[in-house]
Amino acid sequence: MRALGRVAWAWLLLLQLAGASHVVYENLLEVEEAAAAAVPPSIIDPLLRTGYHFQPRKNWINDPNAPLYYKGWYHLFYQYNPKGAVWGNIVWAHSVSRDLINWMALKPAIEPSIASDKYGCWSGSATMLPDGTPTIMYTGVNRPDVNYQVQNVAYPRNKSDPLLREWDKPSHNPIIVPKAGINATQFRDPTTAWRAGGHWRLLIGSVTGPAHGVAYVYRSRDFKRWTRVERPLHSAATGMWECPDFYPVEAAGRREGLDTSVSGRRARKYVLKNSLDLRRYDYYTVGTYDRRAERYVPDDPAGDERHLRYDYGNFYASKTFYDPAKRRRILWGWANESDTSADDVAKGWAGIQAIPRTVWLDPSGKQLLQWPIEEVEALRGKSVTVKDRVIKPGQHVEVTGLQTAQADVEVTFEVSSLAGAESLDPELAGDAQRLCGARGAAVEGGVGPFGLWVLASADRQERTAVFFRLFRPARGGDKPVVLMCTDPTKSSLNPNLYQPTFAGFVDTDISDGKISLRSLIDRSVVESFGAGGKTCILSRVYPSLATGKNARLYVFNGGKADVKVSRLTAWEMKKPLMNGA
Ligand SMILES: *[C@@H]1O[C@H](CO)[C@@H](O)[C@H](O)[C@H]1NC(C)=O
Ligand SMILES: *[C@@H]1O[C@H](CO)[C@@H](O)[C@H](O)[C@H]1NC(C)=O
Ligand SMILES: *[C@H]1O[C@@H](CO)[C@H](O)[C@@H](O)[C@@H]1NC(C)=O
Repeated sequence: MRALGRVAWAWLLLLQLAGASHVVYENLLEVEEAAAAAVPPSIIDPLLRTGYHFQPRKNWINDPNAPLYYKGWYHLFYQYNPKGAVWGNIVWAHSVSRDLINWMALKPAIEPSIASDKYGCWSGSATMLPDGTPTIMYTGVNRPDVNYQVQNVAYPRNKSDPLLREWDKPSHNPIIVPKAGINATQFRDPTTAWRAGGHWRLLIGSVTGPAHGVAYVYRSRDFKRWTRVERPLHSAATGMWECPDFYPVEAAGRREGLDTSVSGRRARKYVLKNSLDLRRYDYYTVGTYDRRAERYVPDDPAGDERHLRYDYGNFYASKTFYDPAKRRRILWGWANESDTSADDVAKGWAGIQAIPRTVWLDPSGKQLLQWPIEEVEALRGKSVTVKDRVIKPGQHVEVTGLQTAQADVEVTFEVSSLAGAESLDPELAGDAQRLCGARGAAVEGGVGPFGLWVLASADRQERTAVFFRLFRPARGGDKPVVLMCTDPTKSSLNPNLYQPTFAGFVDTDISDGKISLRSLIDRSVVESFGAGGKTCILSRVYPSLATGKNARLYVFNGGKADVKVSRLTAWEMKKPLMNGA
């Protein structure tokens, strides 16, 4: 196995260096499954290791850092513990890819080596200088006793090297230190810098008072001396803001991405995202940026409390970057495990990155849309399509003819009438997650629950439900309320798992009765996109029966009204090259 891996690896490298881009490492899956058949099902079953989601060969990973595109290569850095499967000893691991799907691991790019990062090299971002040089700005921990945080910069040693293997830390580090009034233990994660009117600006996440999350603006003319703008770009009473991200978006409905430094008419709207340390989820607002005042104002005055999230499941510390090769903005986010730390140590790895998503502004202008980058479709293999199939109340239908432990499923459902929809409990109307907790996949409804059971065992004892449930318009409204949920409470016979139902509302009027769902299934992760990417939910699950060839896929209808599957296509997904694993 290992020898085969190395040879194939060398081949890929040659092909990539020769410029071939869509090389897919086929059918390792089969070999692996044969080898794994003897292993009893358990949390450390290799059949639960994800196949096409980004991960290193082993050990702990968390935040994606400084994604960038340089001379034909995509780079991803990420927080990594080279010594084990729990958080600690953090360095910046580094991988490169031609297509964001097949990855090659390089040696870590940034490790503790100077006074201002001796005790930690934490998250940060990349900025492209006007001459095309990529720079990295990151948080360093410079005291052993407390996590005292400063910001450092690093430059590539050899700009001719498209793989950017070596990084230098200039002697003027640290470039930003917490001064009067800033809590030095809560001061981190510099954003990509943007330039306008002769100044660079970047944001650093922090907290003031007991619980006011803030994004401080720092400005510089030369990228060396940075001074803080007195008032933060924005703040809200939502606790410490980690990993801020701030970027312009094109007019509503246009998919094209914008460079972070773009200005003028095209950058009418901005997105500010923060990772809320207290809640451990990523929240964003859409708004306007006044660069004279260095202030950002969300369009929705209650936006900071309205809890719009990139993803309503396991998805944190995300970061976007502008891809000049395909003129799009791409979102990376970290998905942690839902097993125990002891399981992680036993299996030797913890954490994956979600499939990179293209993000753009929804035609309503009120939220973003997200969709898996098109490159992921190169992994699609054998497929099965179901058309115009009515699913009666209480019925489920298996999708057969392919393996679905590692699959991509796209389905459009059609409901003929909303007449039988449940009425919404006003107590739960504002809280999708609680609503789904109370009305999970097994609770009969009016219109819905309908959707998919993925990673299901033959007897359906194990199954993860990804579904919609429709409610009558809330008081004063005219649109039905659409709830999207992932319910993993029956996903595994293993009792020691974190299995919350995850849910978000879908802002769609489904006037034609149709709603779509896409799920990327990958052994221990189910990543779902409702209504063309309006609402996304990533969930980690660890079936004990529904692994490998025993994983099944069903469409189900737990409501009282018929639901039609207008069209469903499921594809088997191949395994790309994944960092030599
Ligand atoms: C810089 O990178 C280029 C391209 O990989 C390589 O040919 C060259 O030898 C490198 N220079 C140094 C000084 O390492
Ligand atoms: C800084 O933040 C930490 C963590 O929230 C808190 O324990 C500490 O009291 C704060 N220090 C100051 C000076 O506010
Ligand atoms: C992921 O793991 C679960 C279960 O341990 C925790 O509850 C989450 O807080 C954690 N998420 C993050 C972002 O750390």
